[in-house]
Amino acid sequence: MAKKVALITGISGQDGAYLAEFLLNKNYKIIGTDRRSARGNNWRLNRLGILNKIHYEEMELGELYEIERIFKKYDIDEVYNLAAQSFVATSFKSPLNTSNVTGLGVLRILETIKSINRKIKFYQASSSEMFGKIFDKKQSEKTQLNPQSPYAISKVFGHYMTDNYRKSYGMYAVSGILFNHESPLRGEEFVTRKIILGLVKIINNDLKCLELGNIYAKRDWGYAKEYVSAMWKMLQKKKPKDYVISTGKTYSIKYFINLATKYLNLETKWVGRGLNEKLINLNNNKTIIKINPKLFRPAEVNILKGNSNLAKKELNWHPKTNLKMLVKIMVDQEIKFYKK
Ligand code: NDP
Ligand code: GDR
Repeated sequence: MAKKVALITGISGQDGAYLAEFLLNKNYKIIGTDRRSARGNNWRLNRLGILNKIHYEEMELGELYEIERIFKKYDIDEVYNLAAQSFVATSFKSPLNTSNVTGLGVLRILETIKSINRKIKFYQASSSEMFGKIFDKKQSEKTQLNPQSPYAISKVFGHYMTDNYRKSYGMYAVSGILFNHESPLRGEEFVTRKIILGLVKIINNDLKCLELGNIYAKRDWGYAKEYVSAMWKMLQKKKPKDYVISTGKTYSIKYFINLATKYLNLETKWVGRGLNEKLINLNNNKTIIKINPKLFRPAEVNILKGNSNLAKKELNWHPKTNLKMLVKIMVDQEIKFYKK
């Protein structure tokens, strides 16, 4: 039997790497796209040992002709659209670029599928950030969206466009509404990896003090490696449908820090309040974490907590890694690969 062909946009990102690994194990041929001709950002695929198994193509989501070129070149069965300007903080500084890539980029792909081959299945990486200032205690597929950043608004655009192309043109187009998922392959700008890398640097005397923003924000954090399987499952159903993927638990950034310091055997103590709150290393009385108001976002999402009962029931998808286990996985790998 001929191999199924999957196109993964954003192959150089965290999810792109794990999804490629997952689909290679299912014997897919992988076309992986990113926006660079020089392959500078391939450390994740390298670490997973799959770099040479990917058919690499350049595809800038801002350019329709680049997208069309790829869809004409390959006989694609499934598209996983993971590429995005994905950092919420950057979206406040670059709202136009974020809207063009994270929002309009989705439409460019949908239009291409519509005109080239409507049988191609399409997965859109929607986000819990779309819930923003939440209307339900636990957010499900039915919860009203209320985005708080240019990033989240762009994701809402992509989400509704995907829904619209499914309804209007009978395309198999779905959105996975994924809550935060982390791993050793997470980008260094996102808070979990920033904390763990920062603490490892401090232990190695390569950093004195880590600066953070709002440590009281709460997130529903899962393990990225488990989340990519849900993407694939969503494209294997008879009927296309959107699903929320989450753990159903929520914790503050401060709680995450406490788990990480504990696992690293750092004896610490929180002192002060508000902008003066600090984490002290009790072994030398030095401040190792402090608050930098510049890292607060113009509009914050204070708390997210998902309800993925539908995915449990219909996709048989269940999260297995709790936050403590996730911290252990991330810290162990950070130490193993530090400075390598
Ligand atoms: P990453 O930021 O790790 O990866 C994003 C990818 O998009 C990178 O490969 C990046 O390439 C690529 N990209 C950025 N701009 C463009 C562009 N203009 N044209 C083409 N490619 C571009 O994200 P994740 O892997 O964490 O997330 C994958 C997707 O899932 C994203 O869409 C994200 O918004 C969404 N999401 C993520 C969640 C999470 O918790 N991780 C939760 C919910 C949704 P380059 O290497 O060149 O920068
Ligand atoms: P998020 O993830 O915005 O939820 O988006 P991020 O890790 O950036 O922030 C989580 C929370 O931590 C607070 N925070 C800080 N964040 C960062 N990055 N750096 C800091 O120093 C810091 N201090 C406090 C933030 O204010 C926020 O409340 C991620 C991305 O992967 C999106 O692409 C995805 O859609 C969502 O998760 C679900």
